Amino acid sequence: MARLPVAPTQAAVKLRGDYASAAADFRVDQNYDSYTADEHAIWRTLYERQLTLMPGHAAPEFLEGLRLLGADAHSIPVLEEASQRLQRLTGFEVIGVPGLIPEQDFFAHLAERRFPVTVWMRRRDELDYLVEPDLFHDFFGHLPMLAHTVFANFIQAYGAIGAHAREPAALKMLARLYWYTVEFGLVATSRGLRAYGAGILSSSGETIYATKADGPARIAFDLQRVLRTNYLIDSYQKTYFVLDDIEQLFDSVLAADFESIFAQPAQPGYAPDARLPSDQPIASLVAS
Ligand code: HBI
Ligand code: FE
Repeated sequence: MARLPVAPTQAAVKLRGDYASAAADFRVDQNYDSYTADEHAIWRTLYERQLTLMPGHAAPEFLEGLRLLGADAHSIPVLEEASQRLQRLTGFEVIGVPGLIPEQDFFAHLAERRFPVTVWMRRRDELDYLVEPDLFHDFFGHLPMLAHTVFANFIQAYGAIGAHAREPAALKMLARLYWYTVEFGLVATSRGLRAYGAGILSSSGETIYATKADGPARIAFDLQRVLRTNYLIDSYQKTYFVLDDIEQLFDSVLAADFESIFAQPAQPGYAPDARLPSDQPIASLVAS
């Protein structure tokens, strides 16, 4: 088996999933009947809490995707059902995985329009924070945006770029791009700032913090800036990047020449809280 990634945390933790029963491409069965009543109850608690926060904080594309997915608070969703719905909408397939998988396997799935979803649920003492992605983060956070064609196309394009990247410096830039968009991205709307990133929208605390708090900087999305910006893994972000619209994500990546970006000598990264003269603060559009 390929070397597994490490959990995104400063602490040394062992990945929780059952990797021994995974296929060569890391797929596992959801094994739906093995969820306990308490795990369904944890899903319900998280789902209800996030659902009430979504209006006023989540991007309209996310809200629409959530509706189209047909999941609900009642019980843990069946991955195969969501997969069939997404395939009809944008051609994305949902597959079960034991948790984080090696970058190259992750990129390969995205490039083939498959999104890996962790099959296990967090524990009750982890409702607010856990270091590894679980089913709630992957499903609630990521799948709604994959019902949006342009976003789905971006994820596939991202996977295809990653599938050709091998150099540590290139992989680092791609990880930053994923982090500041797919996980922690904001978008400007006529009604104010909204989140589309899964790391934000699967967390009740960061949903409010990212869109409303006074602390963090919110600056206009700039691909080159994002590719150079280091990020924080164990706390809320110091900087969020704001898209004009979801199309900008796909357009900027499509227009970029990643081969030459990756071929350039590695430039030093910016600190997570760096403020550059060229940054364009997005201040006039705080969420209402
Ligand atoms: N595996 N299951 C899973 N989910 C992720 O989000 C993920 C991963 N492996 C690698 C990875 N993310 C990161 O390298 C991203 O930066 C691509
Ligand atoms: Fe994620």
